[in-house]
Amino acid sequence: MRDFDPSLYFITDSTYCEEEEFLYRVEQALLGGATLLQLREKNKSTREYMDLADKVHAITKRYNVPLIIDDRVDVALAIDAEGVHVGASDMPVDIARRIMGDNKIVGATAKTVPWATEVYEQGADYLGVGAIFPTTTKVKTVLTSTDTLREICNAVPIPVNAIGGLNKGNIDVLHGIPIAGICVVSAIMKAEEPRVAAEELKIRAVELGLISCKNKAGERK
Ligand code: TZP
Ligand code: MG
Repeated sequence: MRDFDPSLYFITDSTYCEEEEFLYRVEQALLGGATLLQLREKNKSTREYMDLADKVHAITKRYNVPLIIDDRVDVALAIDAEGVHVGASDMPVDIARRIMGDNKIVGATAKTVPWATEVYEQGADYLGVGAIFPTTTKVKTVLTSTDTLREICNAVPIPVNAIGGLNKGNIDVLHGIPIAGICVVSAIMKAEEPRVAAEELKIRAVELGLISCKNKAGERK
């Protein structure tokens, strides 16, 4: 696995805007301090997913931020992305790991301690846990309590990120939980100024002690 910093993990949603605006927002999020970026597409053909991934990758490379492709190991490999994120209905983590190899990042979704342990053992490099709050982003999910989030953080020795409805006004609920970072879609994607939104989220997360300015994977707090 290559080194990565999960502290401010921005997950995209291209359904909000035209491509030019979308790519602009991606770049603004990186300028605002996003440390990891996931391209999350649910309705694109393979070719469309690859084309957009290539364009996003050209941007993320300029900022030295790893690009993670949601769901699709084939797309991740085809464009030489830095990693893939798989959920329970996607390719199993152990198979994704085998195909991606040890030099790529494989992330997984977990909502329970047994599942978190299972995907860790299968080779996941990080976990996304949630939804912590109800979300307006199109996703099939259920709420995960902050108690479960804490238990998962304590159960696995890999970075665990909180996700779901998070914004600068509510991340205080995560205070004291040993997460590695936060994942957001709307808080940045839908913001009037994505760069400012990313900056403010990061400042708030640092203030709350959720992340440090330098928070590399593997250096668990
Ligand atoms: N998985 C659980 S909640 C979620 C995903 C992909 C969406 C999070 O989006 P938002 O807009 O940050 O609530
Ligand atoms: Mg998925």
